[in-house]
Amino acid sequence: MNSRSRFTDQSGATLLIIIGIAAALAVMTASLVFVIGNMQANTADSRVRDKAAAVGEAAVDAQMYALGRNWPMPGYPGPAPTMDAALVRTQFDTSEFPNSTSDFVSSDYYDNFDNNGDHVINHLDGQVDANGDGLMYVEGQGKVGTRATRFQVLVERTFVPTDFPHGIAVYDGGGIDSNAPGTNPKVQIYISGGYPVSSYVNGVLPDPKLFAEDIAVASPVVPPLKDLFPDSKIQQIIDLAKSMGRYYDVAGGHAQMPTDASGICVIRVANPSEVNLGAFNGGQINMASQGHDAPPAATDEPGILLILGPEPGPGLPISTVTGPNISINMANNDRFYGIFYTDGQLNPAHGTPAFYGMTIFRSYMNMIGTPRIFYDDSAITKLFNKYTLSVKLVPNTWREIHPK
Ligand SMILES: [Ca+2]
Ligand SMILES: [Ca+2]
Repeated sequence: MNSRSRFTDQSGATLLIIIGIAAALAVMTASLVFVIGNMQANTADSRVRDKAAAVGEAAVDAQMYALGRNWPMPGYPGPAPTMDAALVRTQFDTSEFPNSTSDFVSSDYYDNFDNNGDHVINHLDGQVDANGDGLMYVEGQGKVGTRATRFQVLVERTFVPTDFPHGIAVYDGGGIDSNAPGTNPKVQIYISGGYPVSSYVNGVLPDPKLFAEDIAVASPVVPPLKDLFPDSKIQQIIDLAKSMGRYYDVAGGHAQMPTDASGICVIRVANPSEVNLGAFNGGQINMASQGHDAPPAATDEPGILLILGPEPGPGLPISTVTGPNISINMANNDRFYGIFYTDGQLNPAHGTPAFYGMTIFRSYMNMIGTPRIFYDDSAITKLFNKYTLSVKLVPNTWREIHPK
C-alpha cells in the first residue's frame, strides 16, 4: 500500500465519520423538532383543557347559585333554577375563550335518588328534590375550542335560620290601652303547639282580662326583647328580604311602598308615619280571604313582616327603635298570618281585625275596639327551614365525568 492510497483510505474514513455524525445530528434534530412540537401541542392542549375546566367550574358555581335562589321542591312550582349562562359568558374573555354561548357553558341538576328505579341516578330522576333530603346533584360543563370538561358534584341546601322562639303571643315595648271589657279576652291562643304561651307588656296593664287566662303575662317589667328575639335574627330577616327583592326603604325614598306584604317583607318608613295594613293584599296578608276571626287555612303559608323606622345610625344595633311613632292601622277584616314585628304602634285597630302567629309592637298597643290577636304556633313551625340560605358542596363529591 503506497502513501497515496493510505491517504485516500484515511480521507475516505474521515468522510464516512463526518457523514455518520451529520446523519446522527440530522436524526437528533428531527427528533428534537418532533419532541418540541409534541410538547407544544401537549401544552396547548393542556391549556385548552384548563380553560374548559375553568368554565366547567364556573358552570357548577352558577348552577349552585341558581339553586340557592330557588331550591326546587315538589309541589312548590317556582321559577326553574336556571343557570345564568349569559352571565357566565361575560366572566371569560372572548379572545381566550371563543366559543359561542350555546356550547360554551351548560349545566344540569337532578335529585340524588333513583326515583325512576332504573338503577342509575341522572337527569331522568327529576329536577326536584323529590326525596326532600336537601341534597341534589349538579353538573357543570365548559367547552373551549373542541375540548369539553364536565364536573359532577353533590350539593346540600342550607337554610335561613328562621327558628323563631315559640310561645310569644304579644311583645309590647310600651303601654297598652283597651276598652270594651265585654269583648275580652282580645289576646288568645289559637294553636299552642304544646308550648306555654306568654305575653309581655312593658307598662301598666289596665285590664288583665285583655289576655286569655291561659296566657302568662309579664307586666309592668319585661325582659329586653333581644333576650327573646336576638338582633342577629332581625339582621337575617333583613338580609333575606334584600336577597329576595322584598326590602323597601320608603324612608330613604329609594322605592315605593309595596302593595304586597305577603311572604318575607321588610319595609322602612319615616318616623312618624302611618301604615295601613288594609292597603296590602286587600287586608288579607298570607291568608285566603275569609270573614273576620276565620283562622288561617292549613294550606296558608305564614310570612314575616317587619315595619321599621329609618336605618339606625352607624354603630347602633339593628334592633334600635327608630320608628316609635309609626302607626299601624288595622281595620275592618284585615288579617295577618305569621311573624309581625314593628318599631311602631298598633294605633288604631278598629273593626274586627286579627293577627295569627306572633306579634311584636316595640312602641305601644291600642287595643280599643275589637281587634283580636291569636297565638298560632303553626306560623313558627311552618317558617322553620323554609327559606334556602345557600347551596354548598358536599365535601369529597367533586369529580370529573364524561362531557356531553
Ligand atoms: Ca334513575
Ligand atoms: Ca334529594
